[in-house]
Parts: sequence; structure tokens; C-alpha cells
Amino acid sequence: LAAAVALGDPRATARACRSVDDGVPGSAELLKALYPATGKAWRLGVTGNPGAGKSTLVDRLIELLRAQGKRVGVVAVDPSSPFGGGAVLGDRVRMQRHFEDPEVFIRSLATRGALGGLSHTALDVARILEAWGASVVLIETVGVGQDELDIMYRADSTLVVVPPGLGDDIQAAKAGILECADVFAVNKADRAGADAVVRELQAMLSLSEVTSLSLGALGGHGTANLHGTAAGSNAASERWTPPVLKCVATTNQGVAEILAALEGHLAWLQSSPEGARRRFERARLELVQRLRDVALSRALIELGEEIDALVSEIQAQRLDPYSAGEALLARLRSQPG
Ligand SMILES: Nc1nc2c(ncn2[C@@H]2O[C@H](COP(=O)(O)OP(=O)(O)OP(=O)(O)O)[C@@H](O)[C@H]2O)c(=O)[nH]1
Ligand SMILES: [Mg+2]
Repeated sequence: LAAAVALGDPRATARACRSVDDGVPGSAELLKALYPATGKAWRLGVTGNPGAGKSTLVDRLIELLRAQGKRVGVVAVDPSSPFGGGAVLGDRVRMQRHFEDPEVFIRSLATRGALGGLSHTALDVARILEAWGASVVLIETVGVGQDELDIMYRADSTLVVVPPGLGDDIQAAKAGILECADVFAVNKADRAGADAVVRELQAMLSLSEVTSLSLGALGGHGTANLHGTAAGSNAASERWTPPVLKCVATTNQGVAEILAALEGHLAWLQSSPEGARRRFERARLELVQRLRDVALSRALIELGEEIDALVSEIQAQRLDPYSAGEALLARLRSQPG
């Protein structure tokens, strides 16, 4: 199957996506076999509130990327209707003309995945599309909830789509959004209030710049912050400051500029020391999360009964959960293989 995917066979690719999405046994082997064919594509995350215009914008971006002769993969993540309901159908309509194009592969995620959760599944499916031959993989996800934010940390570049008229919602969402945005698209600029949103985002960005620079001066190591935060006093020139751009996805206004800004971000990522550090942190984050998942699944399989026994002890107040956790780890260590 891996060989057929790497040859660009669309049916094999669809099957591979399904296996990974369903978490069938053997999908890890498939991903291992595909891995050598990956690593060169640009993973581009697109996130934002429901109805912000993400799919309409993705449709336009596909068009531009196709005009550059690129093969495009799209992963549409829709956890709100995991069995392929409303919004996925909407995405289908929005990107319909590209479904016919053999150089475009669009895949909606159906499940939250097995143990690893949504962000693993999205990354795995993105890798399958890379192996299929996509040089750009767009990952669309609604930017609400931790799972969705996690997905954005799997992308190389992240576009956050913000429509006018959100008001206080921007305030509510800003911590997470600010962290993951590399470029802001203030979409629906044909409506009133777009300039106010641009100003608000810019004000938020300059505030965060001040904060992160002073954190750098205090000796923050910046390991937790994956998004171009300075960790030293001379790092200001290396920082990536997310551009805030207006667009109207429905009429294609300003979309080329957004793609250009994203391409600028990719160039920064590939050429600056800060970009290199960030790529390292991304890879590290994935490995640590995989480790957590394999360790946890092994523990659940091998220690299932012991866990239940310890729970009873804890409930009876004969044991505390802290010691119980340590005891389980010790048991796991003493198991062969
Ligand atoms: N006026 C205006 N409407 C737009 C614009 N872009 C998108 N829309 C409309 O906004 C609605 C939602 O667009 P989508 O592209 O489906 O938005 P989305 O963010 O993908 O939505 P979900 O995937 O459901 O979260 C559609 O009716 C679009 O036609 C724009 O620039 N201006
Ligand atoms: Mg959509």
C-alpha cells in the first residue's frame, strides 16, 4: 500500500487515509513505510472561528498553488461533526471544483483517531498526502478547543482567519490564537468593521512583542513557546512578526498577498536560526507526544488489572494516587520488552 501511495495512486491514498483515520492495526507500519517519502512538503494550517471563511479561502489558495504547478493536499478537520455531517458537506461544496482535479487530494477526517487524538491523525493524514506527492498540504480546522490548537502546532505555517464583528470573542480567543498565528487574514473585508479588527490584532501583537522581549531579557528559555518568541536580547531581528492582511475570499481580493506572506514565513522558517529552533521544537513535541502515547497504551495493556486493583486501594484510603502512580511505573519498568 505504501508503495502504491508513493506512486501517486489516488485509490491507495484514500485507503491509506482511511486506515489511519480508523486507527486500524498496521497503520503505524504503513506510516513507517511511508515516512521516507515525506519531509519535503509545506504544511500550511488554516484556522479560525466557525464560518470565518476558511474553506472559501482554502479554495482560493488551492487555485493559486495549482497555478504555480504545485500538487496540493487538503486535510479538513471537522471534529464537531465527526461522521461527516454539515460543515464537511459545506467544505465539499466550497472546494468542489478542485475535487475533479487529479493534482488535488482533499480528505476530511472522520474520527478523533485512536489513542493519539485528532492532532496525530491530522498529521498522519498530512504525511500520507505528502507521500502521495503533495508539495503543499493545507490543514483546515476550526480554531476552538485544545485539540484544534494542537493541530496548528503540527503545521509549518499557520494562517488564522478572523472575520469582522467578533467583538469580545477576539479577546476570549486571543491567547491561543496569538500563539499559533504566523499570518492573520482579516476576511470578509467587504463588511463593516474589518479595519477595526486589523487595528485590534496589531495592538495585541505589539503588546505581545513587548512582553516576550522582556521575558527574553529575564532569561526565559522560550522552550515552551513555539512561535518565534525571542529568547535573548539580540534576537529581535530574528523574530517573525505575523502580518495582518485584509481579504475578501469570495471575490479573491487580497488572497495572493496572503499566500505571499505565508511564503515569506516559510522562507524565514527555512533560513533563520529562530526558524531552525522552532522546527526542532516541533519535531521534539511530536516525539514526546508519541512517547507519551506508546508508553500509556503499553501501560494500559500490560497493567490493566493492577491499575484496577490499585484504584480499589485508593478508594479505600489505603493508598494515595501519587504512590500508586510510582508503583505502576516501577512495575512497567520491571516487565520484559
Ligand atoms: N461577505 C463575505 N462572505 C464570505 C467571505 N468569505 C466567505 N464568506 C461566506 O461565509 C460563509 C462561510 O464560509 P466558509 O468558507 O464555509 O467558512 P469556514 O470558516 O470554512 O466555516 P466552517 O468550516 O463551517 O467553520 C459562506 O457563506 C461564504 O460564502 C468574504 O470574504 N466576504
Ligand atoms: Mg470550512
